[in-house]
Amino acid sequence: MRFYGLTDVGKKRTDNEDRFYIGDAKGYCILADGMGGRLYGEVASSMAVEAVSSHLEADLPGSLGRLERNEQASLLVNLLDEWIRDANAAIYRRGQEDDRYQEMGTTVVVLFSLDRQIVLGHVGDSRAYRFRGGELAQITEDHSFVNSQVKSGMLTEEEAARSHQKNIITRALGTASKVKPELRVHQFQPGDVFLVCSDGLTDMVPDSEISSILARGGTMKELARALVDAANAAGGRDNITVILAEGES
Ligand SMILES: [Mn+2]
Repeated sequence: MRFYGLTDVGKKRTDNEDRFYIGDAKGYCILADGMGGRLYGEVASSMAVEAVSSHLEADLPGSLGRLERNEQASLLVNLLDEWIRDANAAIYRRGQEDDRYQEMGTTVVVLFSLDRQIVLGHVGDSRAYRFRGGELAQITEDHSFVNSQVKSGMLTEEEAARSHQKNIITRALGTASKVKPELRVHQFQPGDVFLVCSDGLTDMVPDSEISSILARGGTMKELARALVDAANAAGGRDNITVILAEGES
């Protein structure tokens, strides 16, 4: 699988607290959207990306390629779960040790591709989508207050999209001593395009527009640029990060 990532500070902020990393050789990407005010958000997001990527680079078992596909997937689910929990513990500890960092936290999305499977781990309201046959599907569930209200029937999707409480997240890395990451396995089909992004894209650009941009086609670089441009054209209220992934894994 090939990846292309692009991040942009947006139109309103002076700092970019989003971080991403692409591990081309191993076939994965990580995105983190930090929070906690001036500069501290980027400490949390950098720590999340570094903690998870250093495990992926150093600790993937060499025997992975010899396992059956379902065994590969379940091993990866367990490892990513553990590594995201490790990252949480490290960020939380830093916050406890240093008062300046007390309020910091971050989202995280990890997408690992292996043998026509995608293993996805996430915490928070950064998202992953699959674009298949012209249809865009969100494949992560936001850990956000408004999404919990949608699920319990208290808000419609439209009300949620307009809510002023949209940015309250219910799960983050670094804000509590323990976290429960969400892990999913998806089958990859030829032609699939995956999008991993921060809320700086999805708060500004509705899914229907993301879908029509992807439907235009082009290189991943062109598509990433077009998505970032659309978020900025809509106001660019937050940092915007997009990672596209396509091709056989
Ligand atoms: Mn954000």
